Amino acid sequence: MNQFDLTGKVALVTGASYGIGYAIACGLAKAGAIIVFNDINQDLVSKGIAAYEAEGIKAHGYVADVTNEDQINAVVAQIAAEVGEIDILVNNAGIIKRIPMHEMSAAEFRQVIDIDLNGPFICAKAVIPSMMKRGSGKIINICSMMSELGRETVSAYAAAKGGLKMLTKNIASEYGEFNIQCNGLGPGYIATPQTAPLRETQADGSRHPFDQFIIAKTPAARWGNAEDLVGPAVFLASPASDFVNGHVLYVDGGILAYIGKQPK
Ligand code: NAP
Ligand code: GCO
Repeated sequence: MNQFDLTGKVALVTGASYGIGYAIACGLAKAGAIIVFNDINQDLVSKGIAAYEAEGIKAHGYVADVTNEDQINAVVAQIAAEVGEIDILVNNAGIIKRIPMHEMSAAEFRQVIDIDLNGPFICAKAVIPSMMKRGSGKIINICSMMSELGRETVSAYAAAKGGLKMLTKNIASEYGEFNIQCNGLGPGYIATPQTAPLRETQADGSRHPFDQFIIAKTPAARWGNAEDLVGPAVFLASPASDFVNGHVLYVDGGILAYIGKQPK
């Protein structure tokens, strides 16, 4: 038996019109899964469907805001009717706001927590009852280096991603007996639109200071790309990980293990 075969499994990847979610969804599809995704507006969903089609993937796209429980519950019911019950949930949708904490408004802090932590709670809560009935399910929460480390200007994001790590452990604890595995996937620094501001070439043509910093902090001496996350995601979505639960799998090129290269 191919432990990495996802044939016939319905996978919902949130916020997957592009970026990490899109790459993970493509990888799950190539392992046999039926791909369902949501994004925040029809324009993004339509662009996403076209992008999947270009990859030869017939994805099902729905407009839903992960912070809106009514929308998510309605879409999960619609997916069950139109596609099938969700076997795999990847809580990918997320934002970041890079603002010094003493300058960040409570509303800005709350918005990041709402999307990056309340959203995964709402989506997991929507799919767990049917997973319990079927006696199986996979939930993968997209965590972060900031699930373990802090840095300037990302207080809300780190609080959300740290909370998401603990939500992952709690779902694993509460629903493991129903053969539901909930694990985290912790990307390192990945070249996507979300991190584009950290990689902008400077006016003098030099690399962004943060870009240089990440290269020095990563044993692999490179930024990750979204495709680096596909194999680990397929593993966590497949029978190969049926006895892995409450774990955060960091895919970071070694950042968390490394003190960083001594400046020349
Ligand atoms: P991205 O390029 O900004 O994509 C995020 C996706 O989520 C977008 O499609 C976005 O749609 C969608 N989204 C945002 N708010 C939403 C909401 N309320 N409801 C539904 N969809 C929503 O980000 P990414 O780099 O691919 O990151 C994806 C995930 O990986 C995030 O959870 C992020 O925190 C995490 N992560 C990223 C990195 C990295 O280095 N890039 C590293 C570790 C973890 P809009 O375009 O409308 O906003
Ligand atoms: C930042 C980055 C990071 C990455 C990622 C690292 O500003 O520090 O955006 O937060 O997005 O979460 O794992």
